[in-house]
Amino acid sequence: MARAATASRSAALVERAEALFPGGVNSPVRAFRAVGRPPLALERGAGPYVWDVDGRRYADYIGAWGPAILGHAHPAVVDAVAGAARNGFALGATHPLEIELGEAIQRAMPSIERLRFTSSGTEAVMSVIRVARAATGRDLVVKFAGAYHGHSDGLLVEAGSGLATLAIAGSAGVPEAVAATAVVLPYNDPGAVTQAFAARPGQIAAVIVEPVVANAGVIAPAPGYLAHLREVTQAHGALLVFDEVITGFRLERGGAQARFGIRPDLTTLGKIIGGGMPIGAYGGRADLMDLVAPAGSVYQAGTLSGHPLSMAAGMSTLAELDQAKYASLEGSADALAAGLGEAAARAGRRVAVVRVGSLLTVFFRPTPPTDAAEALASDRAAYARFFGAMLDQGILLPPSQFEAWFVSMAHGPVEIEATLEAARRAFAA
Ligand code: KE4
Repeated sequence: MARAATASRSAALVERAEALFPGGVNSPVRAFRAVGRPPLALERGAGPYVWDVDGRRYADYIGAWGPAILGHAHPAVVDAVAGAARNGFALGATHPLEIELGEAIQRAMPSIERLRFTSSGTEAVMSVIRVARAATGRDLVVKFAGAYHGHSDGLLVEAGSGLATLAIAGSAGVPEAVAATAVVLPYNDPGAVTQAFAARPGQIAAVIVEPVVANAGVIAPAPGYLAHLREVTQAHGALLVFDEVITGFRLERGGAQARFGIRPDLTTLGKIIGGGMPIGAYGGRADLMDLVAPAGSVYQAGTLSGHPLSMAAGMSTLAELDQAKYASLEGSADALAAGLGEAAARAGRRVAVVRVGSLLTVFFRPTPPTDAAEALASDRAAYARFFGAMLDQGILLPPSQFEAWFVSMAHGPVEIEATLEAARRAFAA
């Protein structure tokens, strides 16, 4: 009886949530709509594990959608936030911790000569696009099909993440005139970018790219592709924006711009730099960022921007991220990806496992996708069945074929082997 009673706690909570929030959630992808399971209600995380309200434990690969690179409730981060909280929360003026975190980011990413903190990645992206338009006097922005850059109007066109998950081409409520400012191109197609600029001389303000796509599932840039984006934008007086909200401090301290040796004009960050607290940041060339008020006339503001507790969580997270830790994280992710490939092959399943750093996706299609169209052609029903089979064995994957698995520093050999054992059974089922 006790078990049955606790099992209904989740159902009761979900029912109350559905009476409160659209779809019962505060962010669409948490609704588990694409995997045909009732959404989980999670109430605790520690290391690589999360627990639902019925006390079931899962090895977690959602990782709070990116921030939890150290695992959940890392003691150093919890202590830093608790310590900062004792000095009050937002105080409404510059706080020393903002400067600490800003300088740590600058040291890791030299392209970020100036930056501004926000409370979300979406705010960071919408602000950086405003800067790019002000700096160039142009309106159009190139983005790539399947990429997700937050939910600002101009970028919700053929976006990834939850839009791909729910098969929503673009968001209702975005004026056609605004949607038309997005030039959507296929990722990993250099010619398409060259042609887009040739067809629109002097009209494109910027190219914004997830340097490693993670919101269509993980899609790696083809060799030379990012360098091509750098060259074409340079040649046409447009700005190159790296949206590193996921890849920043994930692939390595310097993010994708370090891993691929590309210096973007502007960068957006989020997730890890806030250690799981609300955050976003945008930054880049000083001449561009000094256009932002009060230094310049591009207005952007935020009551809780640079929140001391977010700064404390971010600083203490970054303090744990050294080269050795990244190397061991890469090792764990590599062992997991290789093991998943072997498990699928042994069961005769045709899947493509794509890994970049500690980001990975198991695509239910025979070959790694090179762009969103190919990713979207994956067998979503097969992914949903795999998700369910793994969930039933205590392994929590992202509830969408089009979201990345996030491996954390807390996922050790025990968790990796448990995941592979569960995958062997799931593929065989
Ligand atoms: P937020 O506004 O959600 O903090 O960040 C938007 C954003 C911007 N850029 C990239 C590359 C992103 O991946 C995101 C947000 N990522 C999704 C997960 N794919 C957040 C999860 C969700 O929407 O609930």
